[in-house]
Amino acid sequence: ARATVYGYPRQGRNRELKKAIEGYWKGRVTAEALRATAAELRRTNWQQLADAGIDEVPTGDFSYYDHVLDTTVMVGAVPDRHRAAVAANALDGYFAMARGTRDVAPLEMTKWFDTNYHYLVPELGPDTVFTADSGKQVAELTEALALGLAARPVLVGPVTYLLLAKPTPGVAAGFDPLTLLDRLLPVYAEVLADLRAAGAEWVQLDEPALVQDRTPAELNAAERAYRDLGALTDRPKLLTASYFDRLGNALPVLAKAPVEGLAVDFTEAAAANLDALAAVGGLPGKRLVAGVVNGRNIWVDDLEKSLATLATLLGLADRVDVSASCSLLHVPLDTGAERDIEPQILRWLAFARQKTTEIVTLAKGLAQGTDTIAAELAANRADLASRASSPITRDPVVRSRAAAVTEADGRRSQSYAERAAAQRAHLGLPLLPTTTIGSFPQTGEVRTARAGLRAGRIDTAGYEERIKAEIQEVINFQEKAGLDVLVHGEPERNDMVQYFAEQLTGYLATQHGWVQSYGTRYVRPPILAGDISRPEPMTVRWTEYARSLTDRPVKGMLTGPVTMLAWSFVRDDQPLGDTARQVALALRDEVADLEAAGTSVIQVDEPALRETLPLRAADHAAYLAWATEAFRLSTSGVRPDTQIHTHMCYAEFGDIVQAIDDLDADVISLEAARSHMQVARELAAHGYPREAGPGVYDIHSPRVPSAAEAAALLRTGLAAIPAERLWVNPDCGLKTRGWAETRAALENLVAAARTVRGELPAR
Ligand code: THG
Ligand code: ZN
Repeated sequence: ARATVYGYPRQGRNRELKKAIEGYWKGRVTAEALRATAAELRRTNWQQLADAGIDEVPTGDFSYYDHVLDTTVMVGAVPDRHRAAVAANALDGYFAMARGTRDVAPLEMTKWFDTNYHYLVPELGPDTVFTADSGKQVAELTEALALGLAARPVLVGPVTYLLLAKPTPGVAAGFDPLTLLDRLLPVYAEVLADLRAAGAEWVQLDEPALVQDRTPAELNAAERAYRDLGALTDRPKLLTASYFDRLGNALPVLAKAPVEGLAVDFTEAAAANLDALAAVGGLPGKRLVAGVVNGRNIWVDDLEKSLATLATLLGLADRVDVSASCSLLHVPLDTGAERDIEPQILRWLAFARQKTTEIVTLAKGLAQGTDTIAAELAANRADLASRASSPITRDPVVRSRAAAVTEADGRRSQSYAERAAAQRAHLGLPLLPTTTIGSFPQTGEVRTARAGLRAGRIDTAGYEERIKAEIQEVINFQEKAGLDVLVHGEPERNDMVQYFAEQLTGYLATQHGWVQSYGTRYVRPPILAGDISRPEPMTVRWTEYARSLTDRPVKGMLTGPVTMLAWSFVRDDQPLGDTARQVALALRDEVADLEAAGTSVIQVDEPALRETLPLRAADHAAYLAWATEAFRLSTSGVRPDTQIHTHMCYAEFGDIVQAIDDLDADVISLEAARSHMQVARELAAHGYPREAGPGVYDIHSPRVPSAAEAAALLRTGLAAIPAERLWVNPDCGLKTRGWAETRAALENLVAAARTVRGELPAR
């Protein structure tokens, strides 16, 4: 049995890649220096993998921005609007596709399956002509082979590439990119031939799109693709890889395809994939790469359990190799860099580097017998036992409280109609009330103060003075601008999930646990390590300070339980719903404290509700059940006259509109400006009964909308949602905007609301 992985974190120990690329964009780093940094990072990664005992290293998984964009370059599918830039300078053209320029829009970006990684969406149309450019793949393979390593190029497979694509803007929306398969396959054939000529024995073709629900036509396309690629004579051996869920109907297709190997996820859907594999009679004559180590979570593997899975698999394929379930791109690099996590707890965690060691150990145990890894197994047993028995893992107070939750705890005491009347009387807001989503521009002064506090240059008191000054400025501006429901602006928060995680018992934060989110942007997801409780109020002080500065209502601002889970590493030892319930109860206490302190409007954001929707439709209902229950548990302990708001970012939520309704929030704000209030019509079509604020200011653009534009959007909104239930707000938080444009845009937004209020029939 050999040990391998499909991909490794790209950024380097100190995010050298981010720094080099951003330096290049600013003109401070030359293209040659950037290339040298990248080559050095690839070499370091391969060396690290080889030193750990990985037998076959991946190549081509490295990227300056995104591996799907790299595939677009590989197949020559550069959109027309970027062709000139790519022809003039390949590297600058590449970044133009990723980020746009002053004149040309970038490719759209969206989430890579149900991970927090974002890829650039290929744009394809009936006129797309594919041409092979194997340069990057061949060069990186050559680099690895030159180090004397066995290397396997990893490519996005042709079916997944087409299934991830969207019709080019301007092409009829009914156009199906999959119809381009026959044109794409010859290009893959050419790349495969080039890789063989460069010395590749194996090439991996990633087809994660096949773990999603697929139509018979799509499965046919997959069958045709691998029949055709398999029939090529001038090619390396092919390994088709799947991950993130069960293969279902696609498993027989790939198992029967004339390719030499199959990589399957035995973590997320081990039982389903094992059964399906047994049902097709295994993979006689083929290589099976078993993804037994979780590639996207950070818990130490249960080695004995993985060995048992591997032993079962030995009966199903000629050759079984060991890997992580997916690319290690989705986990941080090395637990060894963490200084603030107790050594005992650190032993429960495995980041990319630790996972490679686990994979190597398992491969050795499989090949040479478990007695050859007895010491590793004993240490692993001890680590698992330490985690299971730790008071961090199990807090009896938290557990008994969660067990005592009843259905009634998740229900408001009155119907929406009764609440709305009480809130109207209590808050005294005008029709079409104006508000913002929560965050205001983060000034350089705040960032400097936060860095200063971390570095010990200023003390807590000095830092808090800075925060108070920011809140004062934000409140003053909102009063002057004439907004109705104010916010404190969140200057004390950097990443909102991290901000709450740092204050909740049971959560761990990392110092260096960076994971790529998109391009050069990284997050450090906190770790839901144990039972969650809230030792003391988290936000009340700042909200109270803001309230002391104004007579208008100030919204309390919290991050909801589903988003707290979505943007963290979650526990693997209990159902997600149990973890969500614990987080929800901690938030419920915060909501109660905010209310007790006099806050009448409380917003609990769930920007990630749509993101974490499971890949298979059959799993949606169970997810939405715990997700909506957790949200309601966090928000429904309040008085009828306390108004609960929520906010979601993404525009596509046709498939969760019922779940949004089930949240029973009094007011929801949503992104809508770019889609001309499409969501307002979707909510109306659903019969959504409560208040909504479809955004009238697109905060993803530095453009300031005029009052007339915002008013026009509002009138469109009014056609779908009656004035009694329509709010006026931007699409999203203002953290990433500058103060000048924020000021102008919000003044226009208030002017628009006043104009449209004047047009309403007298009542
Ligand atoms: N918080 C967390 N996860 C997230 C988001 C978040 N996942 C999805 C989405 N939002 C990702 N969006 C971004 C936006 C900006 C950045 C990262 C992810 C970003 N990161 C800084 C960087 O790389 O320079 C580092 C920020 C830091 O210092 O913490 O700009 O909002 N948890
Ligand atoms: Zn948002």
